[in-house]
Amino acid sequence: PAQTVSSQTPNKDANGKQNSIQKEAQLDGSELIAQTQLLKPLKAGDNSSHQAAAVRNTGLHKVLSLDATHSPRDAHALGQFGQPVFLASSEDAEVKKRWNEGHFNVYISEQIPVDRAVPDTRPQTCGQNMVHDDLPSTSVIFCFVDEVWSTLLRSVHSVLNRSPPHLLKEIILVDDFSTRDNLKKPLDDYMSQFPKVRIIRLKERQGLIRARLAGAAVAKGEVLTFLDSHIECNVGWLEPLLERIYLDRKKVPCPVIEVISDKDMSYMLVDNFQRGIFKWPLVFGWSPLPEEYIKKNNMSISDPIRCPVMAGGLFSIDKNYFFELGAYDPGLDVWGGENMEISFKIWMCGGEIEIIPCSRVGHIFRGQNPYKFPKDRQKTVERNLARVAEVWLDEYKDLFYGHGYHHLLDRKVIDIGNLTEQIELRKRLKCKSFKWYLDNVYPDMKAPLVKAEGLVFSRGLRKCLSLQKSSLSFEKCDLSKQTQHFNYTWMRHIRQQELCIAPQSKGRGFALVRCDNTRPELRWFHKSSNSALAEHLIAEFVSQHMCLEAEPQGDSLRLNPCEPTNPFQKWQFTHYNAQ
Ligand code: LR7
Ligand code: MN
Repeated sequence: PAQTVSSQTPNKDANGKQNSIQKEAQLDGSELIAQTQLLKPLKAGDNSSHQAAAVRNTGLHKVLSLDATHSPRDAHALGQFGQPVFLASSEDAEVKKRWNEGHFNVYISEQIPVDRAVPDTRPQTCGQNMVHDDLPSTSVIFCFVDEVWSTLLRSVHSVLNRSPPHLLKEIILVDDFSTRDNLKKPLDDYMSQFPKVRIIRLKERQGLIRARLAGAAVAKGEVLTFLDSHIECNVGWLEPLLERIYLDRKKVPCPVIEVISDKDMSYMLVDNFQRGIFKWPLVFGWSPLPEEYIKKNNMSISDPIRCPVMAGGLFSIDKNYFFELGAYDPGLDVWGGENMEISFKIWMCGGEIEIIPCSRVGHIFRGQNPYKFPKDRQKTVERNLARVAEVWLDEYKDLFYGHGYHHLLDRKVIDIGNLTEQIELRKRLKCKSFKWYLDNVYPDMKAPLVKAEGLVFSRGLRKCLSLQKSSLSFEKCDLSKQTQHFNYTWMRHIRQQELCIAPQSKGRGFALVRCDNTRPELRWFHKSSNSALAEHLIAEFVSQHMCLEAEPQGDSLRLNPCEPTNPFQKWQFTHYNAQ
C-alpha cells in the first residue's frame, strides 16, 4: 500500500499531538474504500468481517488510528483531552464524600464526558506501522464489582470508539455480583444501545479470576482481551496487540499501562522501556529494562518488550491457547496472584509475554480496593500466592515462604485447597522448570536458593562446625572438607544435605533430624544487621532469645540465653547471598 505524505509531515492537534484521523484521511483512494468498509458498524450476528477478511487476503495496512472521539462534541468539557480537572476548594467536601465509592475522585469523574478524547501518547512511529488485514477478532472482557458508573461507561466507550469495528467481536461485561441492585436496570438500558455489548451477571461473588473465566467461557472472538473496568483505551490500541498474536498465537501481548490520576483524572504518560517483574515474596512491580539490554538489542521505544510478569488486568490472548494453558487456576479467590500464575504458566509452558509500546491504555490506580473481600484481603492474597508457589516455583518456593510467609506452611491453619489438577496440568503441558524461567526470562532477578553457605565459623573458638558420623563437633576450619559445609536456608534451617540442626526442647544438646520446612521448631534466626544479636543463631521456637553457643572446651554445642557480647554465641558463614 502507498505510504502517506503525512509520515514526513505529521499533523499536530492543539496539544501538539500527532493527529491520527487527518493522517488516515490522506491515504490513497483504495485504502480509503477499505477503511470505509471497516468503519461500517456491524450488527449483532453480522459476519461480514469474515467475508471481508476472505476477500482482502493477507495484505498489510497501516494501523487504523480510528478515534471517534477525536473531534469531541464539547471541546471545553472538564477533563477533555485527558487534561486535569481543577476544582474550587469549596468542592473539597463533595470530593471527599464521594471518594470512597471508588477510592478515586468519583466526583470529578462524573463531570467528565464518558467519551472524552485522550492525547495520543504512542511513540511517533506507531501510526506508520503495518499490520495484517486479516487479524483475528477479539472479545473484550470487563469484569467488575460495584464499579463506579462513570468509569465503567468510559471504559466501554473507549473500546467502542477506538477499536476497528471488524476486530471487535463483542464486549462482555461480567458483573461479579455487584451489590447496588438499583444500577442494574440502568446499565442494561444504557448498554442496550450498543449491540456488541453483552452483560453477564454472576449469581454469587466469584472474584475477578472466576469472573474472567465466566466471560471467557461465552466469548465468541478468536482472541480474549481482558481489561479492568476503570480504563481508557488510547488511539490505535487494539491492532498492535492482535498483530502479535497473528504472528505467533503463543504470544501474550499487554498494552503499556498509563496512569489516569485518581485525584484529577488527568491522563498521564509513563516511562519507556518498563516491564513487569516480581520481587519476593511474589510482589509485582515495574522495572526498567537494563540499559545494556536495550543497547545490545538496539531497541527503539516502540519495540515489544519481553515481560517476565504481567500486571494482570490488561492483556490479549488467543482464546484457544488460553484454554490449552488451562486458563486460570479456578481455585484462586477474589483478587491477587493470578497475574503471577498466568505469567509463570505462559513462560514456562512455551509462550511469551510482551508489552507493546504502540498499544496504550490508561488505568486508574487506586489506593485501596473499593469493594469488600468476602474473606480477609491479606489472607485471600496469601492463599492465592501459596497455590501459585506450590504449583510453579519448584525448590524456589522456599524463597517465597522464607520472605515472611512461614505461617502459610501450617496447613492445619491455612487450607490452600486441592492442587492435584494444577500439578497434573503442569505435567501434561510439559512445562519447564522455574529455574529455567529465572535463567532465561528474568536472569537479572538473581535468586540464590540459600541465604548463607559455607563454613560455620565460631568467633569464640575460632574453629568451624563439623558434622561427622551423625554428631556435631568442631574442627580446624577447612573449606575442602564437605563435613564442614552447611547451608542457612530461606526456611531458616541450618542444614547439611537432608539433615537439619534441631535445638532440643530441654535446652541442652542437639538433634540432627531430617529437614522439614513445615516444622517451625527447626528454625534459627540469624542476621538482622541492625541488631546487637546479628551474628547469633537464635532458636526461634525454643523460648525467647536462646542462642546457639559453642562450649569453650570446644567439643560440643549448647543452647543458652542470648548475650550480645558473648563471642561463643557468635557465628559466621563463609558466604552471604544478597537479597
Ligand atoms: O472480586 C472482584 N471481582 C471483580 O470483578 C474483585 C475485582 N473485580 C474487578 C474489578 O472491578 C476490576 O475491574 O476486577 C478488576 C480488577 O480489580 P482492581 O481494579 O481492584 O485491581 P487492581 O487494578 O488493583 O489490580 C491489579 O491486580 C489484580 C490482581 O488480582 C488484577 O490482576 C487486576 O486486573 C490488576 N490491574 C492491572 O493490572 C491494572 C494495572 C495495575 C498495576 C500494576
Ligand atoms: Mn484496576
